[in-house]
Amino acid sequence: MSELNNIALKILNDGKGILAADESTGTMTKRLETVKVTSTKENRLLFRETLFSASSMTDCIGGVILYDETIKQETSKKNKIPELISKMGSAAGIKVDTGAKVLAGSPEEKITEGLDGLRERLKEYFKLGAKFTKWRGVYNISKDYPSKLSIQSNAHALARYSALVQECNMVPIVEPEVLMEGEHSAKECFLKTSEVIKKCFEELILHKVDLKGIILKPNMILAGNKSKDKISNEEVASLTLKCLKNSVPSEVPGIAFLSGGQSEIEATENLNLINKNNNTNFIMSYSYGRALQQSALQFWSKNIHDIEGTQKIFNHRAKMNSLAAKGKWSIEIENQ
Ligand code: 5MM
Repeated sequence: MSELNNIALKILNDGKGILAADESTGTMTKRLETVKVTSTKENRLLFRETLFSASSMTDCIGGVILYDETIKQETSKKNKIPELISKMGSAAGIKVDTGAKVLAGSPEEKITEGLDGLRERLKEYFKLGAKFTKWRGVYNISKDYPSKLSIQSNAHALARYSALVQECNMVPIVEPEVLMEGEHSAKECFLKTSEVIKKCFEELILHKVDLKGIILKPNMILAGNKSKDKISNEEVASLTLKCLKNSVPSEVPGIAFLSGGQSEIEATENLNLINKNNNTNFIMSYSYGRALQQSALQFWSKNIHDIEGTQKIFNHRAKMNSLAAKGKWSIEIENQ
């Protein structure tokens, strides 16, 4: 088994998943402002350190995606953040894209940037203790979108990024996110997501990326948030499984979903149903940002020094998602 495959499996095995704590300063500031906490470097660190030292890090969180600011910060006990994460039994990862910018030629769409100088930045992150990385391409759905141009250019960037990351002995998380915003039906989401993922793998193969050493981070198949089309959680699970079965090569060891604006419970319930009905060989787990942090952040904002209270809420969410990653979650356990 290759070293990269080992890392990917270690992150996702036994009901473990990923905590996406890689909000850029702009996004984190928005999140903190929503709960009326000032977005200082110290406050961002305090919240994140509280999560990273919670007990569920050992059993439920196989990896944490960090932002550049965080991977270079020190904890209150003067440990480097990647050291704390590894001491808790988890792996540190790093977001290496520099954000989604307007796509020239199709200004209503986005292209993710960050390839220039990436090889050098990767070496630095590896030295800081990163075992894996993340790059997110974003696509919006409407009558004309995502365009061929956006599907092709984001796939190309994801593949060039992945090849560079593997060259540096880290596991690339490949995140093509088809957004939930819009009036589209679940069927449209299914068709567009399938097209996007297939193109990503075409490019990954062209760039000679070892598919056994990546983790795919896709969206689930959902109807748009302004759609008249309402589908059940069972249908979300079956469409998501059908899409991934048809578009992901069997070598890929694991899939870790993003939550994409679903509520915490919805994201857990859908993951649980996906695993209950999993007719693929892929590990199906989570790489949630909002769906792992929302309640903990709300609680923490009332008293930013209540570490134990905040960790209790985070541990519960992590435990629920870990059960869902094994298809063993239920609403009764959720409410116990
Ligand atoms: C944590 O948020 C990440 C994006 O941050 P920026 O927009 O500031 O770069 C994002 O990529 C995240 O990792 C995924 O979208 C998953 O997060 P959700 O909240 O959708 O589960």
